[in-house]
Amino acid sequence: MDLKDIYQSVIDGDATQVQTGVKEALEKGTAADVILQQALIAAMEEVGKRFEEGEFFVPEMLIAARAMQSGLALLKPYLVEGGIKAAGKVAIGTVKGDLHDIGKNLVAMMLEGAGFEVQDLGVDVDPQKFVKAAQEGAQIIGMSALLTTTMSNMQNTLQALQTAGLRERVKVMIGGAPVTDAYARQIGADAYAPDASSAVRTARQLLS
Ligand code: B1M
Repeated sequence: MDLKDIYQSVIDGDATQVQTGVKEALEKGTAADVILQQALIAAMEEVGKRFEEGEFFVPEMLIAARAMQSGLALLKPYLVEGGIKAAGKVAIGTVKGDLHDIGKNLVAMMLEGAGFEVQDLGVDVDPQKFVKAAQEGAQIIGMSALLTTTMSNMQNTLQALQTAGLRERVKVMIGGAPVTDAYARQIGADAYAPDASSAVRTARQLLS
């Protein structure tokens, strides 16, 4: 199996084939981030395109997401960076109303691998849950949103942190497909990261 077969297996929602393909690619010496970008993430982009075009519906999208996650689990040990432990505690979650968690999981995984202590708050996270995490010592609050309709909950969370008197004590990093650097500045977040590896760099900068 090559990268194209893994890509196709994600689109087909065939988790067994995805896992077989990922294992084979790793054994052949293909870099984990190449498998991630060119097979797994590329396939999810195609799934999104087919959904937009009315060719795929939610069940197909869900099955593809599960197949992708099964491949991602195998890549995890290879994706995480080794090296010096960064002293930092990050609480990360997908904002209220939003159930997309693949990107958030990837960011959490990379942060953990880079030595951050990561508290994963899950999906559909209420602003008050982020506030509680900040009260409990998180130095960075990480928010992910994949829907244009849920992005505004990033701003609501920032407001909740402000109201709780915690805004000056925590750094806020945001990301997700519809999120931009301009949006981060507009709502007063401290940083935006376009992908999981830049999220690690950004988190380090925020605490330096
Ligand atoms: Co949904 N969905 N979905 N979906 N889905 C999108 C996002 C969509 C773009 C598809 C489309 O129309 N082309 C569209 C949103 C349109 C919009 O808002 N403009 C959409 C829609 C409409 C919906 C529903 C409303 C569909 C419906 O029910 N009618 C519904 C909403 C449910 C809800 O959340 N309330 C829905 C549901 C679902 C599933 C449950 C079926 C499934 C999610 C399963 C899961 O996550 N466990 C799903 C999926 C799989 C997708 C697509 C196909 C793939 C998303 C993904 O996982 N990408 C997506 C289309 C697309 O994005 N091409 C789509 C791969 C992932 C690695 O990338 O998440 O972008 P991403 O993460 C990246 C970066 O963005 C960044 O780093 C990650 C790694 O590089 N990043 C951060 C992310 N978070 C970060 C946080 C950071 C920093 C960086 O700091 C804290």
